[in-house]
Amino acid sequence: MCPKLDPVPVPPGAAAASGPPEAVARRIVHLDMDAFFASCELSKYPELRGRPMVVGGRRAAHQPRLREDGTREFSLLRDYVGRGVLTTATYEARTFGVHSGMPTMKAARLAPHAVLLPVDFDLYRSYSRRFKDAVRTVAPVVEEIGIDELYADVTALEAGAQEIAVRLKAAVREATGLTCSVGIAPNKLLAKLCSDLEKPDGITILAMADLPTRIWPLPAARINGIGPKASARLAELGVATIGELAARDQVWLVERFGRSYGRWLHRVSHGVDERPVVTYSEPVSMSRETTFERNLHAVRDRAELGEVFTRLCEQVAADLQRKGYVARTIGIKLRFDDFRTVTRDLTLPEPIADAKALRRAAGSCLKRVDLARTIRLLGVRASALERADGAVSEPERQLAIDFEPGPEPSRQD
Ligand code: DCP
Ligand code: MG
Repeated sequence: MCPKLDPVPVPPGAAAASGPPEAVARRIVHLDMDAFFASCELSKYPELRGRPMVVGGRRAAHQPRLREDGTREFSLLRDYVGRGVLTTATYEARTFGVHSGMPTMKAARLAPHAVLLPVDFDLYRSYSRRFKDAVRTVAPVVEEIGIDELYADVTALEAGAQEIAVRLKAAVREATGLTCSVGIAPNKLLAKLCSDLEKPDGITILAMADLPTRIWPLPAARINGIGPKASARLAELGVATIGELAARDQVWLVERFGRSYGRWLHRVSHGVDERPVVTYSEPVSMSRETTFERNLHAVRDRAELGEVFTRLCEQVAADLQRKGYVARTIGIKLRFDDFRTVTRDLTLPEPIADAKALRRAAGSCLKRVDLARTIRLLGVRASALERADGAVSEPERQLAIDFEPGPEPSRQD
């Protein structure tokens, strides 16, 4: 299926007799917070400013302790034992080569003296709300795309791009004390690519004419939608950068990646992206998962496993209820000691949001898995969500005319 594109917006009276109507040049912002989780933590522990610090510890083990003299004692990475991964690192810690998603034990070898803090999602969610509200005071047409990033359509604002970027950063800083990086470009694709170019605390303004100098030298994998498999295949074909992708013929790409993905690759490499900024979206699913400190066995560790399983179901139920949703499909995810991952799900006749019902549905999914091996990770997911109050959200209409970000999977993916 080929992604549907919205018709290009046409200004009133622009349908001139000669030639096709001209598209309105859009101005799209991508704003991404700098070292987000770590920066939120720094506002709690200002004495850590300037020091390498990572976030990824466990609350019980790595919570800073208050000494008698009022100073705090922090855990260091070198004392970490376990199987967690880092959520993020301050820019000072990144100079040692540590980064998001890195196993914490590996990071400990690279930066043993870095401070390790436990994750505090409630704190990050509250900062997330604050910075997004601050952005809306400057640029009201906002699409939230993650805890620390958003798009805004600022086409209608009168100020110049530089001034908009400065105002956005000032508003975010005033509301949160934190810095962010802003990219402004003619579409979402380019805005997202360019907000990363001057990180941290950066402003990057990009016009279509800057594509060859600023975008084409970047690795193709920087484009959202070119995943590890597609970029490995591209590398085999001698394509490493976005520019090398742009130099290939569309027919050549379609022959190798299929019609839909091949055309999409061609479009994005030329900086073409007509997705609108969508100011509202419904969540697709809600899930919680946990990696155990040691692998658990379904029979030998039955009590412990059961306890964690019930807690995950309670958390998903609480998420659903807090956000006002019910779910028709309940699923589980298991990762075994050999890293094999399996999922099972169950679609119910009536949607649910209650922890006990969720636990029952998830439990019946678990019965369909061979549990001979020990388990590393367990997750519970609620999908096929509906609004609990039965309301049909007005923006569904809007979603129907949007297309999913990125491509459909290619034959290779
Ligand atoms: N995150 C995570 N696990 C990952 C990547 C990110 O938990 N593998 C979390 C922690 C980050 C937040 O999401 O702080 C935002 O992700 P970003 O990729 O924007 O990374 P940062 O904001 O930390 O750094 P940057 O300054 O590069 O944006
Ligand atoms: Mg960020």
